[in-house]
Amino acid sequence: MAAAGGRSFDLWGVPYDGAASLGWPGSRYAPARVRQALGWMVMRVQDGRVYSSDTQRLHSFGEDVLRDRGDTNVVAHDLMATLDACAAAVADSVRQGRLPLVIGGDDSLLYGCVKGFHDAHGGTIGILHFDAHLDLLDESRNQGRYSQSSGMRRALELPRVSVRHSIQVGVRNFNFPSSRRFIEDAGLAQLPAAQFVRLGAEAAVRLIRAQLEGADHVFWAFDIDVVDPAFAPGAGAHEPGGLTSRDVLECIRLLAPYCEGFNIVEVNPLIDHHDMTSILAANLAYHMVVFGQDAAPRD
Ligand SMILES: [Mn+2]
Repeated sequence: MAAAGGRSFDLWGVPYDGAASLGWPGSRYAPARVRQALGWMVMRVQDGRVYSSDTQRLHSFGEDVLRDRGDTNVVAHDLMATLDACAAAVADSVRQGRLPLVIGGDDSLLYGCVKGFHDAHGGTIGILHFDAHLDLLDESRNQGRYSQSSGMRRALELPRVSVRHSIQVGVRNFNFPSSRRFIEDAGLAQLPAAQFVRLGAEAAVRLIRAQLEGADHVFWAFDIDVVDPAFAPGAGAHEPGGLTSRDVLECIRLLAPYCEGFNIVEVNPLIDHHDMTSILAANLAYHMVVFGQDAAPRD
């Protein structure tokens, strides 16, 4: 990773929602809105530092710590070309020793992001998957093989992605029995939303860290619908009973040092309420940069 002075991030937008075959399309508008909301946080940097009211400490925020690489080369009519472009962007950042921070776009991008991360890194890859849904659909007539419901399934097929070092967090309500069968056969760890709430964020983070331990590299795939619709109404689909915005901000603060890539998908400005979901997404991204600058110590 990056030398002394910590790790640096590349922000990429992927304004694509062509694979939003279920739920509400509109996440193509998220990169612009999230960037706009990020401006409110970046402007608080003074002399290369920002003050965190949560930690009550100053945190460095150097000039190069967050570089906006613009939008990836989305091909509006072609999902596979869009996934390839997303993968290429992520791989380019990794090869430059920087951490990709991708703002989607719909959740089909999970596969594109992990593919690029996998191809540019050696060793085993763990996936930390925050989502209300499982995204383990193999294939269907309506959605095909690559869709917003299949990202995790396809990503786990990549040769060095390790199911043993992956976990799905915040899953809830109802899904396909075939997905349950896959979870059991593959041995994919689950931390359902109800269990997360019972544990509280700090204990949940300990459990998540134990699961990721031993992976050479961890990619964090974050579907905004892991957050309850009351806190994040601008999402591609609503699943009641989710995590709070406080919960996920705490998770980012505590887990950012363990991850080397991050995406936020399914933020949907078309059904948002006064940008509150875009503002949450911008905060998540900003927390990732502030608290992810220093890698966790390796044993
Ligand atoms: Mn989802």
